[in-house]
Order: sequence, then C-alpha cells, then structure tokens
Amino acid sequence: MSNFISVAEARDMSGLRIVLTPGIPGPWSESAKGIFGVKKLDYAWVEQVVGGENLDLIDWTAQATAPVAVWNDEPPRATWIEQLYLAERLAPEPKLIPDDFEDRMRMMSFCHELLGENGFVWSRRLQILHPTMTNPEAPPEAQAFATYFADKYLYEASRAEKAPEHAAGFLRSLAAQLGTQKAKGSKFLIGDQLSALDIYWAACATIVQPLPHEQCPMTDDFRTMYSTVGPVIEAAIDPALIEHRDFIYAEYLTLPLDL
Ligand SMILES: N[C@@H](CCC(=O)N[C@@H](CS)C(=O)NCC(=O)O)C(=O)O
Repeated sequence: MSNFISVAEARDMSGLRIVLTPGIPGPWSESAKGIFGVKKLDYAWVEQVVGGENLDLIDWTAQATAPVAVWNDEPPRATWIEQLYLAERLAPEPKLIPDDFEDRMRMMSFCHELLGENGFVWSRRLQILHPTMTNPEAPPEAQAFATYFADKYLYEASRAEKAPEHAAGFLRSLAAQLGTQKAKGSKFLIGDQLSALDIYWAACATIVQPLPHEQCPMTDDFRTMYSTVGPVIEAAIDPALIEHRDFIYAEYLTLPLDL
C-alpha cells in the first residue's frame, strides 16, 4: 500500500496532494485514483480517517470526506467534477471529457447520476444505512457508525426506502447506453474512446459487486456491505456492465487498494 502522509504534512507541501481513505475501496476515492492514475499524474497520498473527526482536514478543506484533490495553493477540490476538471487541466491527455457537445452532455449526466448527490452511489449508501438506522436492537457500535454517516450524508428513511429502485434505474439506463454503444461498434460508454464515465463506472461497480478478493482484499464487513444489494438491484445488474468494469480495470486502471 502506498505511504500515506498526514494532513499536517500535506499542507506544508506544494504540488498535487490527494486525500484518500486507506484500506477501503470507496467508490469516490477509487474514482479519483482512476482519473489521476490514467493521466499518470503523481501525487502525495494523504490520510482521511473513516468515521473520525478529521479536524485537520476540516481546517484545510472545509469538509471532512475523501477524496479531496489539492493543487499547490489553489482551493481544495472535494467533488468529483472539480477533481475531473483539475486532472484534465494538469494533464490534457488522455482526454477524458469529450469535445463533442452531445457526448459531453450525456457523459456528464451519467457521471452526475453515478457520483453526485442523490445519485447511484449515494442511494446505495442510504440503502446500506437503512437496516441499522431502523433497528433499535442493532449493536451500539453499528448504530454509532451508521448514525455518523446518516447525519453526514442526509439520511432520511423515506428516501432510503426508494434507494434500491433509484439505483436500479441508473443501472438499467447505463446498461442500455452500453448496449447502444456496442451496437455502434464502440467498446466504450461514450463516443469511441475512453472517457471519465468508463473509469467512474469501473470504480463504482464495487458498491454492488466488488472485484474478487484476490484483486481487492477488502475486509469481510465491507465486502458484505457492498455486495448485499437486495432483489431490485440484483435484477438490474446486467452482466455486460460487470464485463465492462473488468475490461476497464484490465486495460486502464490499477487495482483498488493499490496492490
Ligand atoms: N465529496 C464527494 C463525495 C465524497 C464522499 O461522499 N466520501 C465518503 C464516502 S462514504 C467518505 O469519505 N466517507 C468517509 C467519512 O465520511 O468518514 C463528491 O461529492 O464528489
């Protein structure tokens, strides 16, 4: 595993620093690693403490989640879209945002529905929290962990109940897009070359179907949490989407957890 440095050390440095959560193949963190990795941009790995107070991180970036990308003394970038534009600026090639307007619009919509607020990964997180948040008998540690995420990421029971269908709708739409692209003879989700969406999908598929243990040695707790999706989502996982994830990892990405 790469050497993580503390926020305090990172603050004193210049260049590119990315705050990540060690040991967890989190969809947002793996998405950022994928984008900066494909562009062959070197960066210092900075530690976020999952479930922690992260006071130094709040002082530096005005928020406590990972990933965050910081370039020299520019404002810290804590959302996927700011990170994507930063990576595209620092290393224009390979280009991950299509030039074509229609392609770009479609790609950005899918990326937002995948990674943005109330999107696919966000919905999975609500779905994961729901059983513990509605079970007063759950062990206190589990309740504390769930409540931490629930408060931070705007959990509401009514939205969590709709989360499986919301996530399944995204998967059906992405599978249809992949099918359309294949029919046109493209190996990619948008246009005829790799785009940010291919990378983001590969990184985020873990939240419904993690890579096998040999490729992604996550803890059993996280593996169970990520892969317990329920029947609605299960029915929407088109095997072609998983094949696409595997193709993108094989051709373009290093494995999660930096093996
Ligand atoms: N800020 C990111 C999302 C990042 C995010 O939600 N990260 C979560 C993943 S669960 C995280 O770092 N959780 C760990 C924690 O809050 O301690 C974006 O909007 O693109």
